[in-house]
Amino acid sequence: MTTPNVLAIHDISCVGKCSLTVALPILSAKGVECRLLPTGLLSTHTGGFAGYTFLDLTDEMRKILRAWEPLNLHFDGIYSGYLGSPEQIDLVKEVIASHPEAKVYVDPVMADGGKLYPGFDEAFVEKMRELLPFADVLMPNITEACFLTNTPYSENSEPQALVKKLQALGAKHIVLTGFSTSDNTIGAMTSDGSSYETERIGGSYHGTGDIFGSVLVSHLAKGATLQKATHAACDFVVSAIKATPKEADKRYGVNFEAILAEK
Ligand code: PXL
Repeated sequence: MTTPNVLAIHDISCVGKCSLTVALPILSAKGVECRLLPTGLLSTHTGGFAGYTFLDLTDEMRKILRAWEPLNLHFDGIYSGYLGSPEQIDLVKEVIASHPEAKVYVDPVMADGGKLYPGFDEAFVEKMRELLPFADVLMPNITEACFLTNTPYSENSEPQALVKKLQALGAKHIVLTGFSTSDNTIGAMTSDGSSYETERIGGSYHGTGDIFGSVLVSHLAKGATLQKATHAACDFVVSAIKATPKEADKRYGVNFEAILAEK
């Protein structure tokens, strides 16, 4: 059996379990080779830590891409996540253009809970919109979907309308996370008209969006349908949260390793 490969374009947050530190182990454990194009190097992620460091790797990304040119690499998938600058969005577009063979998975990481993450602004949102026509699968949370579609944020923002607007902006398929029809459930809605909800466990753990995306991409890369991949990603996240002590500091993420190690 051949192993599919995916190029993951995210940051390395050294502590805090998100982006590449979850994409790499999850894709590998699921039988998908994970190749890396790191966008930045941070001491921790930016969600709740004071004084974090951030090294912008835009120049290094350019050098890495140039060094790859003679190798004629083939990517089965390109999975973009946390990008450190509007310029990096142009670089992602370049990588996509030079790899027409790759399926393109875009997580427009920039916001949650109605607010942009530190360092992002409206200009970045506008630039991120440019990636949508390249996306085979776009996986925003509700906040990101609202920013991308210029819709005022509300947790109850009409999900079907958001999905339609995102498709009108050019994304082929959508998996909208944070979708919920009741106070004790949460899940995702897909553009193929299906939705899936699991138990909602109180509190907001960092990095679950990246874990969701990584599980989703690994299943899609292996040929699963959008619906099956979405169910697997929702189930994985809820299991990882359940494996995390309730009193744990939520900035440090969830115990996804325990779920990956289950065989
Ligand atoms: O989980 C998304 C994410 C990824 N990378 C960095 C972040 C965040 C969210 O805050 O700060 C650096």
